[in-house]
Amino acid sequence: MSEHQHICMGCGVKVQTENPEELGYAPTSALEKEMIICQRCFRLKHYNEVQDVSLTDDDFLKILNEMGKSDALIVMIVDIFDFNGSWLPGLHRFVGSNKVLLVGNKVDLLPKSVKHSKLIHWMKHEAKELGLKPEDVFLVSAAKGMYVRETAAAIDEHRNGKDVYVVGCTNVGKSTFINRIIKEVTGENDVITTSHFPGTTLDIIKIPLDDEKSLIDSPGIINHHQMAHFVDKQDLKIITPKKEIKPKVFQLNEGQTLFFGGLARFDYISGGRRSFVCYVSNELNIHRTKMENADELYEKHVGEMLTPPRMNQIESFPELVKQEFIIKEAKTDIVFSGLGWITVNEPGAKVAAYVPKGVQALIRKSLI
Ligand SMILES: Nc1nc2c(ncn2[C@@H]2O[C@H](COP(=O)(O)OP(=O)(O)OP(=O)(O)O)[C@@H](O)[C@H]2O)c(=O)[nH]1
Ligand SMILES: [Mg+2]
Repeated sequence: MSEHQHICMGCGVKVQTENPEELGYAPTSALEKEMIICQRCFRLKHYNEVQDVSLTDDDFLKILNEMGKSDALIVMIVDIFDFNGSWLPGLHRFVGSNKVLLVGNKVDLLPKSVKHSKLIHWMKHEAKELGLKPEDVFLVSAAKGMYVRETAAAIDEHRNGKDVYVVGCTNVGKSTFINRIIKEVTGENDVITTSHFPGTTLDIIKIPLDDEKSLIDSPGIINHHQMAHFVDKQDLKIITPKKEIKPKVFQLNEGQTLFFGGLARFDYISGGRRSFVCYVSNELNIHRTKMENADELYEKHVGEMLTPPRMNQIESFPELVKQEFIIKEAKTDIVFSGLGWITVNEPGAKVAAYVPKGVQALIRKSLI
């Protein structure tokens, strides 16, 4: 090993050249490159294969504490498709007197008809309910590069010559967002490693700004209740939308059930014939049945017709837990955290949402 500690540009890990089985390994030849990346990042970039590494909650605490102690601008990113599931509930405790900007990413997934000004208003309202008072709120698509330039300009203005910490839950697109900014400035593509696997970035990565300060990428905080942790790695592609979601409308009678693969279930208990609009990944199979047959159908077909989960996961897959809701207000979403939501337009319906034990189901004012 050389005297100088190299850091992987892709994920922030400390590079070592001794043990290929351990974290941060890179062959000695990699150290001669201008941009050093570790073997894990190399495999992720070229083969889309991930080597599992789990940071502990202590690792995150250390980073958040450091952020709290520094004089910096904090940019919190949420996944607009999984707003509640990707929220960092305790963030305000670490903010100190630093300013916060809130960025909703992946706006490309929402139907084009959605008014951005309304959505920003909605985000401000939700943020306040959740105890955070951001200086400003933005909507972007880091992947498509939509509104990144405008947001970067606002960040530059708000940072007032300070460092910028980009924080958020795992998989919200922090690294993709920073890559976009780097591309805008230097023209370089995909400098930091990104992937659809949660837990890609392993330590903070400092991107130098033009005034000796840094734009800092950070490892995403793991929300243990995120749906992604209950789904096989290969099935993450099914539940994570990649394109604009096509809302699916179901006319349901009382006593009908919808299954979302085998991951979630929706019962329409009472309220007369009405329509329900489902916003989930286009790839996820929705199966309609009668409520009275639903338990049996699930028993029999989970893992095959109702998939994900996969057959070989059934043993360890948590049971679906039921929660009932009475829809009291027009335009309400029933949210299956990490999977999507169902919009009910008129009040007066009684419904039940089922999600794997540990995952959150909730109702909220409609996002769309
Ligand atoms: N549709 C869509 N997908 C996005 C967008 N931004 C990021 N993604 C995808 O979201 C996944 C996660 O992106 P990353 O940038 O690795 O997320 P991260 O927040 O850095 O994740 P960690 O490093 O694990 O904390 C990848 O599959 C990205 O392609 C976006 O604007 N739209
Ligand atoms: Mg990252």
